Amino acid sequence: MMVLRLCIYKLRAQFYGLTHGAFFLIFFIFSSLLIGCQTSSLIEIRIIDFEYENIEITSGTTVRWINGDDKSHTVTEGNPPISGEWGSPFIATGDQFEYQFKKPGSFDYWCRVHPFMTGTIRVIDN
Ligand SMILES: [Cu+2]
Repeated sequence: MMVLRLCIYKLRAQFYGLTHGAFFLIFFIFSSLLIGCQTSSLIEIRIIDFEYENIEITSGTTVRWINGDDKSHTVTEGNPPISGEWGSPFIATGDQFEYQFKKPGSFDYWCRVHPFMTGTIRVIDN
């Protein structure tokens, strides 16, 4: 009776071990897929020497502007002096701003501190 009970416990332990193993395998597959998706949809732009870049991305991509300059800047949708729907506050040296482009189109942006700084993000369908 004692031996039988031990065997049942062992079987149970093996069963749970198996289900946990399967669960973790599925979890790792999905999480790695998710991480893969996220890294492919983030583009970084470094602001250096008063320059803004013109780039083309697919919809759903998040663009991150990192201020590598010694002056504060903004990333503001539109064309000077008109601001559009989205924009950053002042981005100090070393700080960053992120925006996800969900819809296709051409989006001009500029800096409210230095209106001659302009750029365009072209978003094509994913
Ligand atoms: Cu600026």
